[in-house]
Amino acid sequence: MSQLMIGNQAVALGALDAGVNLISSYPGTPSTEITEFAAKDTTRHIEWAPNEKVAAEVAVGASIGGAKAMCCMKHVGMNVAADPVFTAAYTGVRGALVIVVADDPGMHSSQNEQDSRYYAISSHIPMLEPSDSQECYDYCRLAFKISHEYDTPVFLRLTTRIAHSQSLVERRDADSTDLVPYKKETAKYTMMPAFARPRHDFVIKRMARLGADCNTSGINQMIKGTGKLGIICSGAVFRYAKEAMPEASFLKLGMCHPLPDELIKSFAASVEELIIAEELEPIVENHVRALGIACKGKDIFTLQGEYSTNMIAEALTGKKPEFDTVPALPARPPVLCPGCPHRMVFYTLSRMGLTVMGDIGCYTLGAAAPLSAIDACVCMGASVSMAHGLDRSGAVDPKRTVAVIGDSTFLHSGITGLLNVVYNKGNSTLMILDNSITGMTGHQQNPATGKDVRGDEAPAVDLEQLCRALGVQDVAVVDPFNAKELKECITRAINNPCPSVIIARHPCALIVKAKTTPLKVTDACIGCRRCMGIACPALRFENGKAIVDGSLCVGCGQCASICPKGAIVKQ
Ligand SMILES: Cc1ncc(C[n+]2csc(CCOP(=O)(O)OP(=O)(O)O)c2C)c(N)n1
Repeated sequence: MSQLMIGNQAVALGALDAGVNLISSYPGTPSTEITEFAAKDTTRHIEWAPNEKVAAEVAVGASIGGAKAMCCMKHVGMNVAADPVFTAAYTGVRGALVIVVADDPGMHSSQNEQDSRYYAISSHIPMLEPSDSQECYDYCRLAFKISHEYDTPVFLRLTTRIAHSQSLVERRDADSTDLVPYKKETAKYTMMPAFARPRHDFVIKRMARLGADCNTSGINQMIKGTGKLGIICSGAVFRYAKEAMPEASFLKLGMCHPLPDELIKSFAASVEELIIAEELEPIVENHVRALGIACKGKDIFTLQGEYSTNMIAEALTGKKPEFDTVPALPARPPVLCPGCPHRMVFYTLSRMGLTVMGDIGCYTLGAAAPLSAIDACVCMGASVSMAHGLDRSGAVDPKRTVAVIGDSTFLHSGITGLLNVVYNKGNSTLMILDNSITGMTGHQQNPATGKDVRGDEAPAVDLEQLCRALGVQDVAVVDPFNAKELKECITRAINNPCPSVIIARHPCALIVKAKTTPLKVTDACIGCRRCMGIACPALRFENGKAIVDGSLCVGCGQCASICPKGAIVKQ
């Protein structure tokens, strides 16, 4: 029986039905739900790793052991995992290894729009790309098969639209979870120059074999149209293009690396005009041109954002499509939730006029007005290293600079930055905003929360002791709801001529289970608007006075603590 499900659930079921033994991942939108869905099956080993490099290494180890292993991440996670993955291309696998990478064209929840297909090309790893949930399921199973048969890791590339939209999935009989018995093969799995050179040779021959086989394996499909217009595409773009130009011929690529040269040549010869429609980079287009085939691609399509049926129809016909129906919706910029403990930190930093190196998490929203507290934010873990660089460059006064990072992000890649500050005699101040969860990606556990991927008890790292062990002598813990103490703590730390860590600890508003009473504004309000400066969605200003929206307010009292007239009180 078919079931309606999102692509991520289909990938999880595909892995389980392929007989996966182990999944190790780090959360990242739009890939997170794969591991969460899979973890519902308690018969397999499934875990959250502290970062993508560790996740990939765990999966590589398992696959060398003879297991079917998988790891999942968002596109920027591949930057972190790249080191083990590139060399795992050389070692190959004993069992199987599937690496799911979810790209985010349009940056729905990412800091850039990188195209993971380049990773497949440069690491010499084959990459499959599904175009709906059924293919997410089928291709995931196929990826395990290809991995074992060709002795290679295999990428499964998703995009946000495929990961998060729903279509029907029919499951098939499951494969066994039996392990391939382990065998010591030092020269295959120990990559030092003398052993790696023959493996590089193997990799090149393996890719040539895959490149030849993908012309006939059925993963890439030719769909005949009138023969006038031919479109080469994959993933979500195939669905848009098929709807926009139903008469066209299609070469639908299920494998986006390596590309099927013979199929491309015969497809090109069968149509009058060849179009390459692909989101992000002109990868297929460049390949087709290198084959000496004329085509149109990025000369009519953009490098940026998500494509759509209408956008493709307009680019190919020059006319605005009649079936354009979706009205422009009002913008809804993301905001920190009511009761979010990060709010007071940014209000305080902003009022103190400090230079703030930010990091990736819910707390990146501290950059938005009216908090406007963050000066820069680049990637996970960068805040503390950037603050050190800024301090050491002499460009700013270290006494006026702090770095902020979340608990999950600190454990992901902030630890080494802090170690660097200590080692190189810096005196940065790092604030770890410990809300006891990985909030941004939807509440995943991490090594500091005391729970594992299934919510079962796990050892919790002690952040204070960890920072002390790295050599930070000035470590303080403060509740950010206590505005006075928070400010005193920051003032002391930035004036301290040594590295300081402030752990601002208060649980995420969405995991606090206690019943709360909303606040209200009394007649004592003088309309000074100070409370509006904390950017709480539960507060608005009307007719010269602040108003609390009781349906949103969680009664955290952060606004009350800064009201000069004590006009915000419990109901
Ligand atoms: C390399 C990389 N992996 C994953 C992500 C997705 N991601 C964004 S923020 C974040 C963690 C946020 O958790 P935390 O640091 O605890 O802060 P919170 O959101 O709870 O405030 C993750 C996993 C990313 N942006 N980059």
